[in-house]
Formats: sequence, structure tokens, C-alpha cells
Amino acid sequence: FEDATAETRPLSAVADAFEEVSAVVKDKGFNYDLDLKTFCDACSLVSILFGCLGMAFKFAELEYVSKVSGLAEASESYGTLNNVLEFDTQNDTVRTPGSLSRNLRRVRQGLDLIRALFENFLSSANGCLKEAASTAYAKTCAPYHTWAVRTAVYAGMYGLPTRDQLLLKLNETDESAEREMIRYINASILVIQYIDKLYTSRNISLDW
Ligand code: 1PZ
Repeated sequence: FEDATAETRPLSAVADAFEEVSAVVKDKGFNYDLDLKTFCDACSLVSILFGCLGMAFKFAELEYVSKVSGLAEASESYGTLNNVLEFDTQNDTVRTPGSLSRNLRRVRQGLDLIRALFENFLSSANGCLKEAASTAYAKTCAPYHTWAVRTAVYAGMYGLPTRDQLLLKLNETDESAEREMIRYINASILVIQYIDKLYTSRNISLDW
């Protein structure tokens, strides 16, 4: 699996990308100014996974991709994640719909959703994907979504592939998927903590 690419083994490519970002955080510490472009590149790899979920989550993919590309486009002028928060804090636009700091918060919630999904997936050896996904969504994103969005997401869960179909689409076995998911889980935890600290260090609550 040394020469895994995003096309052949998307899960491995995502894990690689987040390990790289988390290594920087681990190495340079939580006060380091993380590069926005590097972060966005890792986040955009996630959208390959959407391709495995079927049409039901097309709207989620568009939502996620547009927020990541908005951040990526801004990366040239902002440079770092910290500068995004700095700008919106000064303009009182952190929570304003469409602002970069708000979109970063949503992308972070998406990363957390995947992390929770992988954890559920691994802790229920032959459990069903729909249950793993529903529980993960309920915990990480549902509290911040409108009723209409939540209803659409839970309805979409019925169209998810089965566990085995997903492994097949991801080009993984049970064992290889476990290895990659654990890598993503561990790496994303650090990245998520880093993002949260951008807000909490400015006394911005995380209840939205
Ligand atoms: C096998 C894996 C199955 C997992 C399925 C999980 C599907 C989650 C669907 C989430 C749908 C979100 C739809 C739109 C939400 C918007 O209302 C919010 C708020 O936007 P704002 O008002 O702040 O502008 N948008 C978001 O939360 C951003 C989208 C996050 C979705 C990331 C999902 C990542 C899952 C990837 C799975 C491969």
C-alpha cells in the first residue's frame, strides 16, 4: 500500500494528509500559525469519500466542498487559520453566515463527524453503517443544524451503502480500513483541538 493514491485508496490518502497536518501541530505546538492552504488541501481530499456514499449525500458534498473552497480561495490573502479568526473577531463576523470563521467551524464539525463515524464503524465490527453514521451525525453535527437539514440527513441515511459495499468502494479490507481509520482518528483529534483553540482562546464559545 506504499503507492496509495487518492484514486486508488482514498482512505489512505485522507489519513496521510491529516497525519501531515497533525505532525506540524505536534511538532510546533498549538500556538503555531497553521497554514490555511495546507489545511484546505487535506480537507478537500475528504470529498473523495463522498463519492462512496451515493446520491443521497450529494447536497452534503456540495455544502462541504463550497465551504472548503471558500477557505482555500481566501488562503492567499489570509495565509493562516489564525488570521481568519483574527479578521472576523475584529469585524465581529465570527458567527455571521458565510464568514470564513463560521465556515471553518462547519468544516471542523464535518471532520469531527468523520472521526466519530470511523470510531463507531470500528467499535461495531459487523454493525451497520447506517447506525454508525446516524449516531456520529447526532453527536457531532445535528445539534447545530436546522430541523429541515437534520430530517433530510436522517432520511438520506437509508440510502447509504452497506458496510461491505463501502469497504469495496474504498478499495479496503476490514483490516486495512481499520488501520487507515485509526490513523485518521488520531490525527484529526489534534487538528480539531487546534481549530477549537483558535476560538476558545478568543473567548468564543463552541455551542453553535
Ligand atoms: C458513510 C458515511 C456517512 C456519513 C453521512 C453523513 C452525512 C452528513 C450530512 C451533513 C449535511 C449538511 C447539510 C447542510 C448543512 C448546513 O446547514 C450547515 C450549516 O451551514 P451554515 O448555515 O453555517 O452556512 N453546513 C455544514 O454543517 C457544513 C457541511 C458539513 C458536512 C460535512 C460532512 C462530512 C462527511 C463526510 C463523509 C464522507
